[in-house]
Amino acid sequence: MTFSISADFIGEQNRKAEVALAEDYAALGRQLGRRGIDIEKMTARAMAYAVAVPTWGVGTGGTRFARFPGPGEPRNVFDKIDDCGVIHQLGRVTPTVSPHIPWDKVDDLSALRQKAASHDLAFDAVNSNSFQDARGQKLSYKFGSLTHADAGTRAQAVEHNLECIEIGAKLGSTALTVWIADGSNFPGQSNLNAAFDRYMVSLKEIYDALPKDWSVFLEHKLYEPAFYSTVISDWGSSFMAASELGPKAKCLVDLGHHAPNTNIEQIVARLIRAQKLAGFHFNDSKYGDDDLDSGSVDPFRLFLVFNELVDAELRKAPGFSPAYMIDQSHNVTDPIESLIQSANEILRAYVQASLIDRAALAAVQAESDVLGGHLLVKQAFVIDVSPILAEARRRKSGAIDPIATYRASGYRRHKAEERPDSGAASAGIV
Ligand code: PSV
Ligand code: MN
Repeated sequence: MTFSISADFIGEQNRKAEVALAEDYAALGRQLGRRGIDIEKMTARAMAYAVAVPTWGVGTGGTRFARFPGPGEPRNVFDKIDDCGVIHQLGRVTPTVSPHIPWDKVDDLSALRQKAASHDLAFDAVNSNSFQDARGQKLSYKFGSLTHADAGTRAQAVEHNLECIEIGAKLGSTALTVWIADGSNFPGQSNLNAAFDRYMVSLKEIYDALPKDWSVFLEHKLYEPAFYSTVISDWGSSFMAASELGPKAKCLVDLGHHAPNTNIEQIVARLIRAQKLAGFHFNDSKYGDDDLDSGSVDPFRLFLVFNELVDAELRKAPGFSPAYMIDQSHNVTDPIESLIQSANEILRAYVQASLIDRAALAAVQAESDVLGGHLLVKQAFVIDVSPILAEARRRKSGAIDPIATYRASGYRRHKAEERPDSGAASAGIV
């Protein structure tokens, strides 16, 4: 028997926090009521929101210098699903898991699907991986994959993506996320347009193999591991590719994959307008693709992204149905705690953005009331919606204070005993 957190334990912990939560919730309800906002509607929205967690996020991450593994790390995808189960059990906002192939490749996919279902989890977009060489792989991706100058290597990378679709279909996914590390480190190393052309040919093959109800999400990234040029460097390249491919291809926005100070919310707005917003890889950053915890460095930016998303949702923008996912590297924290906290910060941004009075905002914008518009947005950002988030969790049988409950449960200590350190050193971002 492996350790799991019981519903009774969560109930016990919640009892200690229930009275204070009821008081805070009532006070916030009165505060919002004075602004004409029904707190119950906001709580219902919070309860309906969901964001996927990545399987790779529950292992300790690292940098290219080192990785410092934590105790009780998941040893395989089944352990990873257990950890994702705890994140959802306590936080109640992450009912889906996004797998990465081949990291999560197993022979028995129905056992994997059942394992997920035992935690009330389903599978979200499948991520292909042609940015490193899998064990036993015939041709290397050192100089590229889907855009490699060699046709055989491109064919192998296409084949891998087709296998990901097959695996995903068995897991119940309906989307494939493609991120390639292809690019160049030296001017002159690669013909910038020829590489893009090869990408289009490869992607067309993948696109044509998508099942009827599937989509392909194209993830752009400005730099790293290629440092002079990347083939799908920005939303422009991604949009060009998605447009040429057709309606099943959309652009995925990883918040860390832009130049510093880029106005990401404006990119989001444009992609919504073009009906090409696939969804997100949420994380936070200070300098580059830092893969820090969502909302930890710049919660205002996250909120402004959600301002665009909620605007699109409420006005029922055509073709708007983004896939929300977290993509972070937890190098110095317990990944379970980081993912609980991050999902909560994403939910916070969603609820805060939902507080904005859209009709009033449109009215002041029409009058060119500059500060009036800013205040309507800013006031929503500064309201502490924590009681709504906690109450939403409580009503869904989650933990009022999920990180405190997780710590009190001793889950990590138990896993450290159940999952002895294999001694296998590994390095890298994930
Ligand atoms: C690349 O930096 C990325 O954001 C892609 O989504 C990968 O699949 C993921 O990180 C994991 O390495
Ligand atoms: Mn990503």
